[in-house]
Amino acid sequence: MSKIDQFDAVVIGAGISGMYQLHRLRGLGLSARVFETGDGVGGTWYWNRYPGARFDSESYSYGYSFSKEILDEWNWTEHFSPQPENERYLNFVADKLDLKKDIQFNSKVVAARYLDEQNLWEVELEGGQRVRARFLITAIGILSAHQFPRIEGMDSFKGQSWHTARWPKEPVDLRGKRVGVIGTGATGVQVIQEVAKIAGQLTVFQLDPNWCSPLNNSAITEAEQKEIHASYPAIFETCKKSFGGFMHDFDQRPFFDVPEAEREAFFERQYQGRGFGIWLGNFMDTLTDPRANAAISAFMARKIRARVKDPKVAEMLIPKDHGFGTKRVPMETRYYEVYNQDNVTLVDLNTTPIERVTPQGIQIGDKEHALDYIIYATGFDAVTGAFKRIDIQGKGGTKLADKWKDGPETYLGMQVAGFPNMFMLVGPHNGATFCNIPRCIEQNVEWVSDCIAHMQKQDLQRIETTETAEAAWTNHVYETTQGLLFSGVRSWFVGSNTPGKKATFLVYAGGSPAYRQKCEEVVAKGYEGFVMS
Ligand code: NA7
Repeated sequence: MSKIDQFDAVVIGAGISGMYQLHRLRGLGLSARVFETGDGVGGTWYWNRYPGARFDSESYSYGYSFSKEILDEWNWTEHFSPQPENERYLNFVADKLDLKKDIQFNSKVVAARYLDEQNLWEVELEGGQRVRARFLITAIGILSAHQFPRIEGMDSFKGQSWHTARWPKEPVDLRGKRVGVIGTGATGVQVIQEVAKIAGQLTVFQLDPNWCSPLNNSAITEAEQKEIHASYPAIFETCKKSFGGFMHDFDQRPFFDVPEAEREAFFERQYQGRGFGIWLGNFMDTLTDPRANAAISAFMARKIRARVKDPKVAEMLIPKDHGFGTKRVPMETRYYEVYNQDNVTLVDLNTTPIERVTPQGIQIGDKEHALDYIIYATGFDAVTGAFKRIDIQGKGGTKLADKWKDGPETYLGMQVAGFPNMFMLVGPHNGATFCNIPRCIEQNVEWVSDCIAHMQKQDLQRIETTETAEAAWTNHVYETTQGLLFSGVRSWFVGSNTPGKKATFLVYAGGSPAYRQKCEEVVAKGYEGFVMS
């Protein structure tokens, strides 16, 4: 048998969480190896290089906060930074911390099996390479398992087609071309508003519209740059206290206690403001009280009607199946105005479904939409999808996929009973799943690192959560969804966007301060809910 390398820890994924985890493991003096499918760091910001990809979080609230040196040396150029800059930033961090020497790129993990007797994880890569480690840490993201729609004839298309999450690195020239985009979620909206500027003809194939809101992006001026650098501690403190780890937080006043004129002015201010304010800085009960939700939805519908010239098209763009904010709100820059352009056509798939993809384009009823390119902006098998793609087996060969067939069961979204020494960063039901993600990633990584440090100090080799703790946490997660309007809406939050997947709540909706507090309490009570030996 060829020699199997052994490490203290294996991390799967070199995105924002995997990179920081590697840094912290090294700080503990542990040997660690990161395996990454791509040939560069960045995760989401490595893969999603489609035209128009950018942050919807304020750039300065999104970068790592743990290193003053990194904060001091990096200048964001826009309030909401685009993908190329984000990828450059993550490379800058990786180089600064000299991370790449412990990352094996072009290395896809296909299996991870817990070896009961040795108390080790054996990790297998595509191609057969195997390594072993005491700790297995998954840093595989919640929106990384991209999914294509199931449409007959997709392989027969003679032009080029891509999923947005696998956009090629080589430049793609869409100028003057006939382009079709399928999907109008956060990704579709970003890509449509960009491609509409250059395509000869853009056809948007829309299933259900989303409520989109202005990003209000701009370049960061020199004065703003100084102000941002001086305000970092305050920015991160604001994020830490807010429900979702953002610079925006809900207004707790009951909607109907506020005079109507003031409510309207409030909506308008949020609409004109930057980023997620209209969603996550709105009256909290717009997400729980159907009447308050109807008011903000009506406001948003008025905006769409005012911006789209053709009233029929405007109606097609107004969601009828869900209220504002009950699904992820796509952020836009002149998105609705795109539909006033002569080179853009909107096709409603609810009235006229796609029949098939043909060698020349997309067939709908008796009309064939001739296309040079098809862009699939059709989303992800969210949160659990990335786990499904790896054959993860715990104690006694129990498969994680079997354990989770009716929905994920975890403790704190960080561990699973029966899978000792496996930690999940931003796992299902983790507080980081409904969060300005790097803010909560830092919390996750620091919690896991402190836990491992504790084990080192106590000379402990094994940690496993109990089934009782796991069941209690899973129940608590479902309890937090009670009364939330988005629990009944079809979206990736509940997995109902993936055909064949049982719809259960996949994210944690109790808010990041409550999650952080719970994690701290667990430690204060001697790692309550875990058994260490
Ligand atoms: P989303 O939000 O899941 O959006 C996917 C879009 O693709 C959405 O408009 C879907 O319509 C559409 N879709 C999915 N399947 C089909 C088929 N078969 N035919 C036509 N249209 C289809 O993914 P995104 O990538 O936009 O965003 C994911 C997250 O990434 C986002 O929330 C951000 O946090 C970052 P539907 O909604 O099902 O009617």
